[in-house]
Amino acid sequence: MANDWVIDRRDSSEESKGMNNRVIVLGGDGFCGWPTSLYLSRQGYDITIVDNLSRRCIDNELGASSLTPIASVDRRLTKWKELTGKKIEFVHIDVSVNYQRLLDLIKDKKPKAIVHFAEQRAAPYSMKSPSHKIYTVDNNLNATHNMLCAIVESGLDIAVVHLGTMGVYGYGAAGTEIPEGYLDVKVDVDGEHKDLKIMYPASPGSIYHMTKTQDALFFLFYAKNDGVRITDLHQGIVWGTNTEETCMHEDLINRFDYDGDYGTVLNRFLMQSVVDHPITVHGKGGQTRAFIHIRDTVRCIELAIKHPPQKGDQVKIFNQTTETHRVIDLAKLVAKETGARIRYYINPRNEAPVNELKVRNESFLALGLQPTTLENGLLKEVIDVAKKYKDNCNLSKIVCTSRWRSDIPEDLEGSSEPE
Ligand code: NAD
Ligand code: USQ
Repeated sequence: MANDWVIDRRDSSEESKGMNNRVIVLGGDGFCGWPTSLYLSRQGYDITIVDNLSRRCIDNELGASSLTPIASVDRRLTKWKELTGKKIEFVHIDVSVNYQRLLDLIKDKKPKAIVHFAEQRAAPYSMKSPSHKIYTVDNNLNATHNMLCAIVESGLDIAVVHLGTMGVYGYGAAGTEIPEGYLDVKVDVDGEHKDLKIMYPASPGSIYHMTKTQDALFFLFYAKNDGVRITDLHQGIVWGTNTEETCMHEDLINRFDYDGDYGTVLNRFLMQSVVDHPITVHGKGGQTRAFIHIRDTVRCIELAIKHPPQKGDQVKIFNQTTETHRVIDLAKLVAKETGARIRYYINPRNEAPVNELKVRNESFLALGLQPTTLENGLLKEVIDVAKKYKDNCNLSKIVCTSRWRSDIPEDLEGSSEPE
């Protein structure tokens, strides 16, 4: 009953301020943003996608496009309207540069929420060269800060849902579980015990991950100073390609990154097995990481929009992940399913060769998320997509050539046994 009252009160205050059911999706043309935009549109939200199409430009820079043939934004949106009758708007803005255009858009659309995907998200790309480091920092920090600053200047009470990463913590928790953002600690001040709630310590392992830890400070400040209502989703590695909505027509297909910079580990392994490339394990594969299927990503975003913090609350932090796996176990699983060979490469990254990772994720489960795990049979779906489009693969782009430091030797061949 009490909860009903809170929800009613918020809805009516939103109405009185002329708020609507609109959600602006920053980065809505990307791998997570596109299926999220379609899912939210289908759930009845009015969607405005903002994107500068930088990811499509990076495809050209790297000479490795999405394995799936993604349609132009125009074709995507026309097909969606044709199939569902629902209109999704698209606005081309570089959020990290065009502050005034972003502000004008926010004032015009008065969205109830902004979902922020618009960052350079590949760790290897962020470590390629000094100019890639600088681009990633400029783009990601300015995009996040411009959004927050514009929300405050607009005077509107807009909930922010930001896509952060599990990697802000460096994947280690000294044997304990990684909490959802905050840690209760006891400190001793002059013999007196005090209880403190602190942010879980950051320990980023790439320039990309570092930008996410810095985003967190922007959030802390804007929540404290201006009462901006922010949810930061610490998402694990997303696997899979399609959702119910992107399967509706070839023009709606989601991107599938397989190259050494943007391809993520499980999708890469599955795709490698299809093009008869050895599975590229970095080091001995003792790294444990958190994972989530793209179908769960889109559901989590809606849950976060529906359950924002109240004004004045601290930043809400959810671990957006459903399971953890060791890289070598994933490689063996894919090898068993497909008969692919495993090869071990000198790790191009500076990361712990072995780690334990236990992650708390009760918040989304409590809100009703039904996890899609590796056991749900969707590995086959990824293999089928990879098989269908394998001719689009540029084999020379599979091995990761980006190295965390210049003294790490380049290894294009790998070996059949771990060193
Ligand atoms: P993506 O690169 O496919 O999509 C990002 C989109 O944002 C692209 O369409 C790009 O053009 C756009 N963009 C980037 N900078 C912009 C700017 N300055 N102005 C306007 N648009 C801009 O990445 P993704 O995989 O969809 O990831 C989305 C978010 O989710 C990222 O912030 C990433 O850190 C986070 N995330 C992704 C994963 C994953 O496995 N893919 C896991 C955890 C967190
Ligand atoms: N790895 C291999 N072989 C490969 C590719 C990767 O062994 O061919 C290893 C890496 O060395 C690393 C692990 O697999 O130990 C994960 O690498 P990844 O490329 O799948 O994921 P990562 O670089 O961490 O980044 C991805 C997304 C990023 C997101 C992050 C979530 O690109 O946007 O933030 O996953 S998390 O890993 O939880 O921080």
